Amino acid sequence: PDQIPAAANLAIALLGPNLARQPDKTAYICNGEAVSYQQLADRACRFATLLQQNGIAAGDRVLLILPDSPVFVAAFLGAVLHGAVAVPVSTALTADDYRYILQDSGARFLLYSSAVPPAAELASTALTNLVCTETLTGWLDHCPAARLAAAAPEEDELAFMLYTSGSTGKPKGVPHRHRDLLVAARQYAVQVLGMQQDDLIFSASKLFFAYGLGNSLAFPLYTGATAILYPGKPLPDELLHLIAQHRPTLFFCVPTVYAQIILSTAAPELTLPMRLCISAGEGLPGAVLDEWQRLTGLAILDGIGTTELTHIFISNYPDRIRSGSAGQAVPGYRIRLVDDEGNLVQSGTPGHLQVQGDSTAPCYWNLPEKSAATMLPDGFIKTGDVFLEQDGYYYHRGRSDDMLKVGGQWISPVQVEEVLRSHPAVEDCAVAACQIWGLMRPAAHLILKPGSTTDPAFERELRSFMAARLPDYMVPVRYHLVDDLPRTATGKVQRFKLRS
Ligand code: 3SK
Repeated sequence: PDQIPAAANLAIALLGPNLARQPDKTAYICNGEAVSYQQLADRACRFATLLQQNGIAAGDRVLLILPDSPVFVAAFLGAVLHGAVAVPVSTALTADDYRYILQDSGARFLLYSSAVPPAAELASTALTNLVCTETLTGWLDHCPAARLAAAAPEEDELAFMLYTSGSTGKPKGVPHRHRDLLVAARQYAVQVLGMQQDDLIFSASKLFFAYGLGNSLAFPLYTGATAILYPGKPLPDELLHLIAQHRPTLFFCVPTVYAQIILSTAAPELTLPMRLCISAGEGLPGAVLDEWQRLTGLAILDGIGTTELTHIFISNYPDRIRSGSAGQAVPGYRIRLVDDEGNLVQSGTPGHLQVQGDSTAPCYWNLPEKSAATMLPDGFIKTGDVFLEQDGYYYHRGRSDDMLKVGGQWISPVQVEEVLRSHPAVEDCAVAACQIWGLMRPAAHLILKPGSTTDPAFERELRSFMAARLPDYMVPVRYHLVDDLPRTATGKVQRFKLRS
């Protein structure tokens, strides 16, 4: 398909053409199970009925805390079909994070997996209908198999919302309309990647990220392809095993995972079946691209996207890759680089990246001031990245705020610093990026309380203290003891001076 149906419900736009043309084709492969388009649509319809039976109305938020699986896809599409707003969230959060998101989104229905124990702690939440996936099959069997039908949404009606880390440490809801994923599918998956019906897609990045949601849900369904879903952690051996078993034609992951695969293999060469390998989520170091090419003979297409724009808006193209560059504008997106006063900068001069396109989130959820500061009246969005353009290729030059991106996930230094400060030996601290083989990682700069011991056992103990309180990707990899932290005249820590 090359048209975005005007005012189409997202679930109908993704499922309808496949039901008409190829209902028996496999849509998803997961843990030995093959789910056809017909089965997927049937499950989505039953989930929509379940929501209706539970009194969920159009516009209500439906929270999904699920590993990648056909159930995730059916629940997401079922919620959207019903006219509700699907809110898939990471399976790696704490019970407090889930409570915050539940309250902030105002979700009235929660579907979670018992494979995510902190989600089960929400069981006492009074306002929410709570269903565990283990009981879902039984529930769905009692729901009549409804027809795939939905009212056409209004132009600005929301279909889904994703949470992304904010600079204060609290995640921000980024709501999207029905058309946003369809626009991303047409402009990026079809026009840049040339994705089509015969493709077999495998994304190591999970469905609850904007990147994974496009890769594994919107793009394969939009193009009538098949996708492999893997519920577990994307460890190198498992990924290589799945690739050898299923032979995907397109493989998506983040640079950290490419680097892990390279480091995990002792073989001088790897023969892989993909026609394209794709990277986003964090900058792809030239060394990782070169080593992957040497090992596999395959290039990696690097690109940059954001949750606010739904997916990738700058990308390399298969026949014109430039190492070290995030690539060129994706069709349909307008890119500009501006100085601190908002004036366009000249080619070759770094500037703040602003992007405009038809897949842009209309606002942040419940954050009018942040929305007004980021979503500009002329439709451009401030991304917070600094880029330089040369010959139409864009090169990342850093962030204009203190946020760090590690393995495709945002880290707010404030959140890591709060945990560091709760350690009894830490007087003050600042967290900033350091680079390991060109990949961004958090480093802690610490002022210790007088009399604290600083032998090697101290760093080991501090590391395990952090690891017990934060997800792996947020735990600092380096601990520097300092006498002082660089500050502005008003006392604000200048984290950019600590970056290395
Ligand atoms: O995290 C990213 O950089 C990203 C990449 C592709 C699509 C969406 C996102 C958020």
